[in-house]
Amino acid sequence: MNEMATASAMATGARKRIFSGVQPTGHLTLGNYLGAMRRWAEVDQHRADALFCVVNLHALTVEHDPARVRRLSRQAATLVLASGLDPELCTLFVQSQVDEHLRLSYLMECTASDGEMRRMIQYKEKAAREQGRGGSVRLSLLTYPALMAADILAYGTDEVPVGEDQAQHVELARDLAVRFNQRYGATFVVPKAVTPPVAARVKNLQEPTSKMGKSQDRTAGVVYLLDEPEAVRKKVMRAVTDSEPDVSYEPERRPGVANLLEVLAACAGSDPERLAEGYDSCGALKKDVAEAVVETLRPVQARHAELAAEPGLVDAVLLAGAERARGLARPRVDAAFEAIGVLPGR
Ligand code: AQP
Repeated sequence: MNEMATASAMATGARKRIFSGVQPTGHLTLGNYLGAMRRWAEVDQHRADALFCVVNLHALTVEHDPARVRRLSRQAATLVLASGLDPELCTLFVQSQVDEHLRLSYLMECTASDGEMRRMIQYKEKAAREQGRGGSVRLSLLTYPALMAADILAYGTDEVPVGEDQAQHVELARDLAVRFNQRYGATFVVPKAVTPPVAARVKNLQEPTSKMGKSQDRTAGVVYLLDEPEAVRKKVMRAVTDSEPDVSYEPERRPGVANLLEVLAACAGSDPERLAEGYDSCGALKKDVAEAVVETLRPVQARHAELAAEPGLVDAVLLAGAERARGLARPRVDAAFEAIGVLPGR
Protein backbone atom coordinates (compact mmCIF):
# COMPACT_ATOMS: atom_id res chain seq x y z
CA MET A 1 0.00 0.00 0.00
CA ASN A 2 1.45 3.43 -0.89
CA GLU A 3 1.59 6.23 1.68
CA MET A 4 -1.52 8.10 0.51
CA ALA A 5 -3.54 4.90 0.44
CA THR A 6 -2.35 4.13 3.96
CA ALA A 7 -3.45 7.58 5.12
CA SER A 8 -6.82 7.13 3.50
CA ALA A 9 -7.36 3.63 4.84
CA MET A 10 -6.43 4.81 8.34
CA ALA A 11 -9.15 7.37 7.99
CA THR A 12 -12.09 5.63 6.56
CA GLY A 13 -11.93 1.88 6.66
CA ALA A 14 -14.82 1.16 4.38
CA ARG A 15 -17.01 4.17 5.21
CA LYS A 16 -16.54 7.83 4.54
CA ARG A 17 -15.71 9.98 7.50
CA ILE A 18 -17.56 13.23 8.13
CA PHE A 19 -16.69 15.91 10.67
CA SER A 20 -18.50 19.14 11.45
CA GLY A 21 -18.94 21.49 14.38
CA VAL A 22 -20.85 24.34 15.91
CA GLN A 23 -19.48 27.14 18.07
CA PRO A 24 -21.13 28.08 21.37
CA THR A 25 -20.69 31.78 20.67
CA GLY A 26 -24.40 32.55 21.02
CA HIS A 27 -27.82 30.95 20.81
CA LEU A 28 -28.09 28.75 17.74
CA THR A 29 -30.01 30.20 14.81
CA LEU A 30 -32.17 29.15 11.92
CA GLY A 31 -29.04 29.65 9.78
CA ASN A 32 -27.13 27.03 11.78
CA TYR A 33 -30.07 24.66 11.48
CA LEU A 34 -30.83 25.02 7.76
CA GLY A 35 -27.19 25.44 6.73
CA ALA A 36 -25.77 22.54 8.73
CA MET A 37 -27.52 20.80 11.63
CA ARG A 38 -30.60 19.54 9.83
CA ARG A 39 -28.50 17.79 7.20
CA TRP A 40 -26.28 16.25 9.87
CA ALA A 41 -29.35 14.54 11.30
CA GLU A 42 -31.31 13.76 8.15
CA VAL A 43 -28.48 12.71 5.84
CA ASP A 44 -24.93 12.68 7.17
CA GLN A 45 -25.25 10.43 10.21
CA HIS A 46 -26.88 7.77 8.01
CA ARG A 47 -24.40 7.81 5.15
CA ALA A 48 -21.03 7.94 6.89
CA ASP A 49 -19.04 7.59 10.09
CA ALA A 50 -19.96 11.06 11.27
CA LEU A 51 -18.46 13.08 14.11
CA PHE A 52 -20.12 16.26 15.33
CA CYS A 53 -18.48 18.59 17.78
CA VAL A 54 -19.35 21.55 19.98
CA VAL A 55 -16.21 23.53 19.21
CA ASN A 56 -16.04 25.42 22.49
CA LEU A 57 -12.39 26.48 22.18
CA HIS A 58 -13.34 28.55 19.14
CA ALA A 59 -15.75 30.48 21.34
CA LEU A 60 -12.77 31.82 23.29
CA THR A 61 -11.40 33.69 20.27
CA VAL A 62 -13.70 36.66 20.97
CA GLU A 63 -14.72 38.53 24.11
CA HIS A 64 -16.55 35.95 26.23
CA ASP A 65 -18.10 35.24 29.60
CA PRO A 66 -16.91 31.86 30.98
CA ALA A 67 -20.25 30.93 32.59
CA ARG A 68 -22.12 31.81 29.39
CA VAL A 69 -19.82 29.73 27.18
CA ARG A 70 -20.26 26.79 29.55
CA ARG A 71 -24.05 27.19 29.44
CA LEU A 72 -24.15 27.65 25.67
CA SER A 73 -21.94 24.60 25.13
CA ARG A 74 -24.43 22.34 26.87
CA GLN A 75 -27.32 24.08 25.12
CA ALA A 76 -25.68 23.61 21.71
CA ALA A 77 -25.13 19.91 22.39
CA THR A 78 -28.74 19.57 23.53
CA LEU A 79 -30.04 21.36 20.44
CA VAL A 80 -27.91 19.30 18.09
CA LEU A 81 -29.33 16.15 19.66
CA ALA A 82 -32.82 17.65 19.55
CA SER A 83 -32.44 18.26 15.84
CA GLY A 84 -32.26 14.50 15.39
CA LEU A 85 -28.72 13.26 15.95
CA ASP A 86 -28.73 9.71 17.24
CA PRO A 87 -25.71 8.85 19.44
CA GLU A 88 -26.10 5.24 18.30
CA LEU A 89 -25.41 6.35 14.73
CA CYS A 90 -22.85 9.13 15.14
CA THR A 91 -20.37 10.61 17.62
CA LEU A 92 -21.13 13.86 19.42
CA PHE A 93 -18.55 15.44 21.71
CA VAL A 94 -17.05 18.66 23.03
CA GLN A 95 -13.79 19.84 21.47
CA SER A 96 -11.99 20.70 24.73
CA GLN A 97 -12.47 17.16 26.02
CA VAL A 98 -10.20 15.76 23.31
CA ASP A 99 -6.65 17.12 23.72
CA GLU A 100 -5.63 16.01 20.23
CA HIS A 101 -7.29 19.10 18.73
CA LEU A 102 -4.94 21.45 20.58
CA ARG A 103 -1.89 19.28 19.99
CA LEU A 104 -2.49 19.19 16.26
CA SER A 105 -3.43 22.85 16.11
CA TYR A 106 0.16 23.82 16.91
CA LEU A 107 1.44 21.68 14.05
CA MET A 108 -1.06 23.41 11.77
CA GLU A 109 0.27 26.79 12.90
CA CYS A 110 3.72 25.52 11.94
CA THR A 111 2.37 24.60 8.49
CA ALA A 112 0.30 27.72 7.72
CA SER A 113 1.63 31.15 6.84
CA ASP A 114 0.76 34.43 8.51
CA GLY A 115 -0.52 35.78 5.17
CA GLU A 116 -3.05 33.04 4.58
CA MET A 117 -4.49 33.47 8.07
CA ARG A 118 -4.90 37.23 7.54
CA ARG A 119 -6.77 36.66 4.28
CA MET A 120 -9.65 34.83 5.98
CA ILE A 121 -12.89 36.79 5.56
CA GLN A 122 -14.22 35.79 8.95
CA TYR A 123 -11.04 37.06 10.63
CA LYS A 124 -11.39 40.43 8.89
CA GLU A 125 -15.09 40.72 9.75
CA LYS A 126 -14.78 39.63 13.37
CA ALA A 127 -11.62 41.65 13.99
CA ALA A 128 -13.45 44.75 12.72
CA ARG A 129 -16.46 43.93 14.92
CA GLU A 130 -14.35 43.44 18.05
CA GLN A 131 -12.56 46.74 17.41
CA GLY A 132 -15.89 48.45 16.73
CA ARG A 133 -17.10 47.27 20.16
CA GLY A 134 -14.01 48.83 21.73
CA GLY A 135 -12.32 45.49 22.44
CA SER A 136 -8.96 44.12 21.36
CA VAL A 137 -8.46 41.39 18.76
CA ARG A 138 -7.28 38.14 20.33
CA LEU A 139 -4.37 36.38 18.67
CA SER A 140 -6.46 33.18 18.70
CA LEU A 141 -8.94 34.86 16.33
CA LEU A 142 -6.17 35.02 13.76
CA THR A 143 -5.00 31.44 14.36
CA TYR A 144 -8.55 30.01 14.62
CA PRO A 145 -8.39 28.36 11.16
CA ALA A 146 -5.33 26.33 12.30
CA LEU A 147 -7.39 24.89 15.15
CA MET A 148 -10.28 24.29 12.77
CA ALA A 149 -7.94 22.49 10.37
CA ALA A 150 -6.77 20.36 13.29
CA ASP A 151 -10.41 19.59 14.22
CA ILE A 152 -10.97 18.25 10.72
CA LEU A 153 -7.65 16.60 9.91
CA ALA A 154 -7.27 14.73 13.21
CA TYR A 155 -10.07 12.39 12.13
CA GLY A 156 -9.03 11.64 8.57
CA THR A 157 -12.14 13.48 7.48
CA ASP A 158 -13.32 13.11 3.89
CA GLU A 159 -16.21 15.59 3.96
CA VAL A 160 -17.07 18.63 6.05
CA PRO A 161 -20.73 19.63 5.75
CA VAL A 162 -20.88 23.38 6.43
CA GLY A 163 -22.73 26.54 5.49
CA GLU A 164 -21.08 28.79 2.91
CA ASP A 165 -19.45 31.03 5.56
CA GLN A 166 -17.16 28.19 6.66
CA ALA A 167 -16.16 26.99 3.18
CA GLN A 168 -13.06 29.22 3.08
CA HIS A 169 -11.76 27.69 6.33
CA VAL A 170 -12.27 24.17 4.97
CA GLU A 171 -10.35 25.20 1.84
CA LEU A 172 -7.48 26.26 4.09
CA ALA A 173 -7.62 22.92 5.91
CA ARG A 174 -7.29 21.25 2.49
CA ASP A 175 -4.26 23.37 1.63
CA LEU A 176 -2.61 22.61 4.97
CA ALA A 177 -3.23 18.86 4.58
CA VAL A 178 -1.67 18.86 1.12
CA ARG A 179 1.30 20.96 2.26
CA PHE A 180 1.94 18.82 5.34
CA ASN A 181 1.74 15.62 3.29
CA GLN A 182 4.17 17.01 0.71
CA ARG A 183 6.69 18.20 3.28
CA TYR A 184 6.61 15.38 5.81
CA GLY A 185 5.00 12.37 4.14
CA ALA A 186 1.40 11.28 3.71
CA THR A 187 -0.33 11.78 7.02
CA PHE A 188 -3.67 13.46 6.39
CA VAL A 189 -6.67 12.77 4.21
CA VAL A 190 -7.47 15.85 2.11
CA PRO A 191 -11.02 16.90 3.07
CA LYS A 192 -13.63 18.76 1.07
CA ALA A 193 -16.43 21.12 2.10
CA VAL A 194 -20.01 20.16 1.27
CA THR A 195 -22.58 22.97 1.31
CA PRO A 196 -26.36 22.51 1.10
CA PRO A 197 -28.12 23.14 -2.25
CA VAL A 198 -30.37 25.78 -0.70
CA ALA A 199 -30.01 28.01 2.41
CA ALA A 200 -26.22 27.67 2.39
CA ARG A 201 -26.14 31.26 3.65
CA VAL A 202 -29.32 32.36 5.42
CA LYS A 203 -29.28 36.16 5.74
CA ASN A 204 -30.21 38.43 8.61
CA LEU A 205 -33.89 39.36 8.10
CA GLN A 206 -33.16 43.01 8.90
CA GLU A 207 -30.02 43.19 6.78
CA PRO A 208 -30.44 40.69 3.96
CA THR A 209 -26.97 41.18 2.55
CA SER A 210 -25.32 39.86 5.76
CA LYS A 211 -25.33 36.37 7.19
CA MET A 212 -27.78 35.52 9.97
CA GLY A 213 -25.24 35.09 12.77
CA LYS A 214 -25.65 34.04 16.38
CA SER A 215 -23.32 36.68 17.80
CA GLN A 216 -24.61 39.63 15.78
CA ASP A 217 -25.88 42.84 17.26
CA ARG A 218 -28.95 43.08 14.96
CA THR A 219 -30.92 40.39 16.80
CA ALA A 220 -34.31 41.53 15.43
CA GLY A 221 -33.31 39.88 12.14
CA VAL A 222 -32.06 36.65 13.72
CA VAL A 223 -34.40 33.70 14.30
CA TYR A 224 -33.10 31.62 17.20
CA LEU A 225 -33.95 27.92 17.39
CA LEU A 226 -35.57 28.41 20.78
CA ASP A 227 -37.64 31.47 19.81
CA GLU A 228 -41.32 31.20 20.74
CA PRO A 229 -43.67 30.90 17.70
CA GLU A 230 -44.94 34.45 18.25
CA ALA A 231 -41.40 35.84 18.23
CA VAL A 232 -40.65 33.95 15.01
CA ARG A 233 -43.79 35.32 13.35
CA LYS A 234 -42.96 38.87 14.41
CA LYS A 235 -39.38 38.67 13.11
CA VAL A 236 -40.43 37.20 9.76
CA MET A 237 -43.35 39.63 9.25
CA ARG A 238 -40.94 42.55 9.87
CA ALA A 239 -38.29 41.21 7.49
CA VAL A 240 -36.80 43.88 5.22
CA THR A 241 -37.71 43.34 1.56
CA ASP A 242 -37.97 46.15 -1.02
CA SER A 243 -40.49 48.54 -2.51
CA GLU A 244 -41.59 46.33 -5.41
CA PRO A 245 -45.08 44.89 -4.91
CA ASP A 246 -44.58 41.46 -6.53
CA VAL A 247 -42.38 38.46 -5.74
CA SER A 248 -39.44 37.23 -7.81
CA TYR A 249 -36.29 35.26 -7.07
CA GLU A 250 -33.39 37.59 -7.90
CA PRO A 251 -30.76 37.22 -5.14
CA GLU A 252 -28.50 40.04 -6.37
CA ARG A 253 -31.20 42.62 -7.05
CA ARG A 254 -33.76 41.60 -4.40
CA PRO A 255 -31.80 40.00 -1.52
CA GLY A 256 -34.56 40.34 1.09
CA VAL A 257 -37.20 38.56 -1.00
CA ALA A 258 -34.67 35.95 -2.16
CA ASN A 259 -33.71 35.20 1.45
CA LEU A 260 -37.35 34.59 2.39
CA LEU A 261 -37.84 32.32 -0.63
CA GLU A 262 -34.69 30.36 0.24
CA VAL A 263 -35.81 29.88 3.83
CA LEU A 264 -39.23 28.71 2.63
CA ALA A 265 -37.62 26.39 0.06
CA ALA A 266 -35.32 24.90 2.71
CA CYS A 267 -38.20 24.35 5.16
CA ALA A 268 -40.54 22.94 2.52
CA GLY A 269 -37.96 20.95 0.54
CA SER A 270 -38.64 22.96 -2.60
CA ASP A 271 -36.99 25.32 -5.05
CA PRO A 272 -36.97 29.13 -4.48
CA GLU A 273 -37.52 30.03 -8.13
CA ARG A 274 -40.54 27.77 -8.45
CA LEU A 275 -41.96 29.01 -5.14
CA ALA A 276 -41.73 32.64 -6.31
CA GLU A 277 -44.23 31.92 -9.09
CA GLY A 278 -46.91 31.11 -6.49
CA TYR A 279 -46.89 34.58 -4.84
CA ASP A 280 -48.03 38.01 -5.94
CA SER A 281 -47.26 39.86 -2.70
CA CYS A 282 -44.50 39.89 -0.08
CA GLY A 283 -47.12 39.91 2.69
CA ALA A 284 -48.47 36.51 1.61
CA LEU A 285 -44.94 35.16 1.23
CA LYS A 286 -43.96 36.33 4.73
CA LYS A 287 -47.01 34.65 6.27
CA ASP A 288 -46.09 31.31 4.70
CA VAL A 289 -42.42 31.67 5.64
CA ALA A 290 -43.38 32.41 9.25
CA GLU A 291 -45.61 29.33 9.49
CA ALA A 292 -43.06 27.11 7.73
CA VAL A 293 -40.33 28.19 10.17
CA VAL A 294 -42.59 27.73 13.19
CA GLU A 295 -43.48 24.20 12.02
CA THR A 296 -39.84 23.37 11.25
CA LEU A 297 -38.74 24.43 14.72
CA ARG A 298 -41.65 22.87 16.62
CA PRO A 299 -40.28 19.28 16.88
CA VAL A 300 -36.77 20.52 17.64
CA GLN A 301 -38.06 22.69 20.48
CA ALA A 302 -40.22 19.87 21.87
CA ARG A 303 -37.30 17.43 21.87
CA HIS A 304 -35.02 20.11 23.36
CA ALA A 305 -37.43 20.55 26.28
CA GLU A 306 -37.37 16.78 26.93
CA LEU A 307 -33.59 16.58 26.81
CA ALA A 308 -33.09 19.72 28.90
CA ALA A 309 -35.12 18.05 31.65
CA GLU A 310 -32.50 15.27 31.73
CA PRO A 311 -29.11 17.02 31.67
CA GLY A 312 -27.33 13.82 32.83
CA LEU A 313 -28.29 12.18 29.56
CA VAL A 314 -26.63 14.84 27.40
CA ASP A 315 -23.47 14.77 29.55
CA ALA A 316 -23.27 10.99 29.23
CA VAL A 317 -23.57 11.22 25.43
CA LEU A 318 -20.79 13.83 25.35
CA LEU A 319 -18.44 11.82 27.55
CA ALA A 320 -18.91 8.66 25.52
CA GLY A 321 -18.42 10.70 22.34
CA ALA A 322 -15.17 12.22 23.62
CA GLU A 323 -13.86 8.78 24.52
CA ARG A 324 -14.45 7.49 21.01
CA ALA A 325 -13.13 10.66 19.37
CA ARG A 326 -9.92 10.49 21.40
CA GLY A 327 -9.30 6.95 20.28
CA LEU A 328 -9.81 7.91 16.65
CA ALA A 329 -7.67 11.05 16.70
CA ARG A 330 -4.67 9.97 18.77
CA PRO A 331 -2.88 7.64 16.28
CA ARG A 332 -3.03 10.21 13.48
CA VAL A 333 -1.94 13.10 15.67
CA ASP A 334 0.92 10.99 17.08
CA ALA A 335 1.89 10.13 13.51
CA ALA A 336 1.88 13.83 12.59
CA PHE A 337 4.17 14.66 15.54
CA GLU A 338 6.57 11.97 14.49
CA ALA A 339 6.48 13.02 10.83
CA ILE A 340 7.25 16.66 11.62
CA GLY A 341 10.34 15.73 13.62
CA VAL A 342 9.26 15.59 17.25
CA LEU A 343 10.71 12.79 19.40
CA PRO A 344 7.92 10.47 20.54
CA GLY A 345 6.72 11.23 24.06
CA ARG A 346 4.71 8.11 24.76
N1 AQP B 1 -26.56 32.08 8.27
C1 AQP B 1 -26.15 30.85 8.02
N2 AQP B 1 -26.61 30.20 6.94
C2 AQP B 1 -26.22 28.92 6.66
N3 AQP B 1 -25.35 28.23 7.43
C3 AQP B 1 -24.87 28.84 8.52
N4 AQP B 1 -24.02 28.45 9.48
C4 AQP B 1 -23.85 29.45 10.37
N5 AQP B 1 -24.60 30.52 10.02
C5 AQP B 1 -25.23 30.17 8.87
C6 AQP B 1 -23.40 27.13 9.54
O1 AQP B 1 -23.70 26.53 10.79
C7 AQP B 1 -22.61 25.71 11.18
C8 AQP B 1 -22.20 26.05 12.58
O2 AQP B 1 -21.79 27.39 12.61
P1 AQP B 1 -20.61 27.90 13.50
O3 AQP B 1 -21.09 28.02 14.86
O4 AQP B 1 -19.42 27.05 13.37
O5 AQP B 1 -20.16 29.16 12.77
P2 AQP B 1 -20.82 30.54 12.67
O6 AQP B 1 -22.27 30.53 12.68
O7 AQP B 1 -20.13 31.15 11.56
O8 AQP B 1 -20.47 31.09 14.12
P3 AQP B 1 -19.80 32.36 14.64
O9 AQP B 1 -18.38 32.39 14.26
O10 AQP B 1 -20.14 32.36 16.07
O11 AQP B 1 -20.37 33.54 13.88
P4 AQP B 1 -21.76 34.22 13.92
O12 AQP B 1 -21.77 35.09 15.10
O13 AQP B 1 -21.73 34.99 12.67
O14 AQP B 1 -22.80 33.16 13.96
C9 AQP B 1 -21.47 25.96 10.19
O15 AQP B 1 -21.46 24.91 9.26
C10 AQP B 1 -21.88 27.24 9.53
O16 AQP B 1 -21.39 27.32 8.19
